[in-house]
Amino acid sequence: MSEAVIRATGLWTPPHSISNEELVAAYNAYAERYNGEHADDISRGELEALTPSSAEFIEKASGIKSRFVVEKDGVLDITRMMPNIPERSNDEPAILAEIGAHAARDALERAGKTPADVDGIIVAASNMQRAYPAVAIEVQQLLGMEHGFGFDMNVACSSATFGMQAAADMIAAGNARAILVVSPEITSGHLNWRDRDSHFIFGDVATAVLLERAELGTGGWRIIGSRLKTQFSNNIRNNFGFLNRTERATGDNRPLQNGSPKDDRLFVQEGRKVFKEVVPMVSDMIREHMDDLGLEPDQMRRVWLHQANINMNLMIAKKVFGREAGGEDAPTILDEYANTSSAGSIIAFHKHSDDLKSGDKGVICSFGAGYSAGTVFVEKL
Ligand code: CO8
Repeated sequence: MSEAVIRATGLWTPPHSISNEELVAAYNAYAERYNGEHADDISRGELEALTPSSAEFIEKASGIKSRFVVEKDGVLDITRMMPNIPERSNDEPAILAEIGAHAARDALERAGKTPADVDGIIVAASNMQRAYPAVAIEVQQLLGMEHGFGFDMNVACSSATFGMQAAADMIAAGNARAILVVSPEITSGHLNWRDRDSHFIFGDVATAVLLERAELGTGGWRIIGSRLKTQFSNNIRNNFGFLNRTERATGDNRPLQNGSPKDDRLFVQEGRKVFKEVVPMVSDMIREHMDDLGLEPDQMRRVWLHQANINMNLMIAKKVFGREAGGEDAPTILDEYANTSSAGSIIAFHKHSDDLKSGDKGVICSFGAGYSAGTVFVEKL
């Protein structure tokens, strides 16, 4: 069996950013228009009036100050409220594959490797742009690889850690020399910007993690242990899918997504329940995995947690370290990037790991819809 190491990570950040203030101004203008247009239904009690959003609430409840998006004007246009991403022909690169390839090239460059050194691409993300062909196969083509394989997988916010374990197992079994786990997240396409409870949560990004057989290079991070967990929950859902059109009665031509503030063919969640249930689930999972690896809290240098909510992360970090923990112990990128689904813990690792020294240990940890959670314990080489 060969050992797999994380050789390098890559990041692609979209060119546009939306501040809480800009987002709230657009939402509140939309809510005012909606309430005016539906004034009669609202006064009859048939519809609920929309309440204004608030930038102060968003920062206090989540730690988010802004988010990056692939396209900004469409999101802030109150007659549209979704990004404007024009359709491309089949001969042009799909946008998800394109941004994934940017992050993949960044990881390869940082590792001093080329696509010829890689045998597999796993695109691990929370929403694929299409059913098939797999986005990963297109990334493989964009990188100019004429060998190897690619496939897509979706475990929502935990996609990257699940992808890393799959890649490490395939490398250990001798089925690939190196694998890129690529997480392109265009969450702005499946976030309901008309839903006050969630319109502030997500942002777009792409990350990549290059895993390689240990003896094929130097530097990076040894994987001390990885573990995956799932437990069914209805508290985070997106019911969009290929059977949607078959659910309609004959003659019912309503659009598949209605874009109403609670459209469940876009992201919906019971945020408070998620918070309460996921914090203990993830804290216990990390502590149990530490025990099994013989790691004491004072041997842990850093945790790179899924980036959903700063208050969740402070609570999980406190349980892991057995003391108040934050800042350097559990770096956040939420303020700038918001929740980027599967990419969040990888961005935190990418931006906040260069200062660690050989022998330092930590854990990359994801959690989200499913529920799903993954822990990847690493030691700097
Ligand atoms: N502005 C002002 N006030 C607001 C707003 C707003 N925008 N939203 C809610 N409020 C109000 C509510 O009305 C409520 O008022 P009242 O007390 O009068 O009823 C009050 O604020 C408190 O509301 P909540 O209890 O809902 O607020 P919380 O403190 O719980 O904060 C959070 C809400 C931030 C959503 C929090 O619950 C949270 O972060 N929960 C965890 C979420 C999480 O981790 N989710 C994981 C999802 S990621 C995933 O796996 C999905 C992957 C797919 C990606 C999808 C991309 C689109």
